[in-house]
Amino acid sequence: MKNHILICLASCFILATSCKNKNSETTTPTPETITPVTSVETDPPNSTYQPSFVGQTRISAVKTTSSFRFTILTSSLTSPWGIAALPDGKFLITEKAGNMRVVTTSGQIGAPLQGIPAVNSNGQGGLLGLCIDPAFATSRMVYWSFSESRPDGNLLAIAKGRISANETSMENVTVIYRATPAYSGTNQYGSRVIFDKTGNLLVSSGDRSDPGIREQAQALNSSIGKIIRITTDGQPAPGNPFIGQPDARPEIYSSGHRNQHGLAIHPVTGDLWEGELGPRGGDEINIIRPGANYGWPVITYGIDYSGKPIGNAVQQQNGMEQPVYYWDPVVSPSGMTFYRGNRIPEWENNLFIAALSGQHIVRLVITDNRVTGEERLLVSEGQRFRDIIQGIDNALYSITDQGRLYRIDKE
Ligand SMILES: [Ca+2]
Repeated sequence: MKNHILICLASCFILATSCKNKNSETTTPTPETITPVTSVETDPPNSTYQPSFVGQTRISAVKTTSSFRFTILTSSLTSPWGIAALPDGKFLITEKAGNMRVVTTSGQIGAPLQGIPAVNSNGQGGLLGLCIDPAFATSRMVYWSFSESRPDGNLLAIAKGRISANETSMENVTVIYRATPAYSGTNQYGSRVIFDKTGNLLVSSGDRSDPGIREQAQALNSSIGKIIRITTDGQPAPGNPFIGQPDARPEIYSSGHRNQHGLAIHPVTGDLWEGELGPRGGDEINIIRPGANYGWPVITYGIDYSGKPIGNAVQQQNGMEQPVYYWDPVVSPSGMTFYRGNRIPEWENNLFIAALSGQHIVRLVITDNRVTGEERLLVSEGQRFRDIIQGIDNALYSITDQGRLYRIDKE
């Protein structure tokens, strides 16, 4: 009922605004004031919260005009979580239960690589994100995130290894980083790992979900709910914002995060963009600045799954960053990538996001660090999209919880 009233109020306001403009002798109504903005989202929001700026949510829908097609390369993966493109065109794919496999462009799935350390795949844990070394062609090094059982609980860990020449095993595997403290729960570890342009690793470390631990997203002496920036040996990366600050961990790059499944570097600006699963109605896209606080669980556009507000039901606070974009209701943004291919020119520098509960691929058009259009792709497939990358052939590749690998390219 509350939502209906709100919609009515909004309509009355638009009507009043356009009437006022029509009656004015000096103002001609602009299309924006008389045409309701059509968003891809048509369901009512979960909260009554208002955005901080126009276009922060429910931006106008856009539609790809170029012909494109998608093909299913395989449907036989088992809960794939992360995908990386190898220089020879093949893919390296993690599966939640703990396997890493090489998959060919024709969809042939290799046996699990030997030598991957055990994961705790309970809850949302498992073998998670991965990336390859920028110098992979010579180094053959791979980096990945996973949930690890420790004597004092479970934690997010980052490992590295060298894939053998015959691609059957991971050699010299080392755990280079552990996001402490460990915790007994098994939810919301994050986690992706990508290279930045300085050759260091950016890691998303989730808030571990439960009240009592998630508050540590605000604590600079904890790795919970942070983006971490480390060298390939797991040490704090040079230039990190909290180096030398007492009671702050030098590996922290940004704070106040919930469950960040998406990390991608903007191809033009070089900025780090991040996607984060929120509570009910609080999924976010953020531009990450070193040392900044992204607010969780103090500020959020979502409400708790119980229906209660989070904290003091605050959406904006000084010293805390606003998301560039948010979704209410949620789409559950997981892996994401910027399209840098030229095969579909209108997609260039757009952000593509694998959506889990949304069961589609999000396309966001971005202008001057603001989202200016949204599209939902592959809606009819009914898949929980988990990760998306660009292959070396400039097509997009996406994996789904149901076990599919899609190739998306121009017609
Ligand atoms: Ca936030």
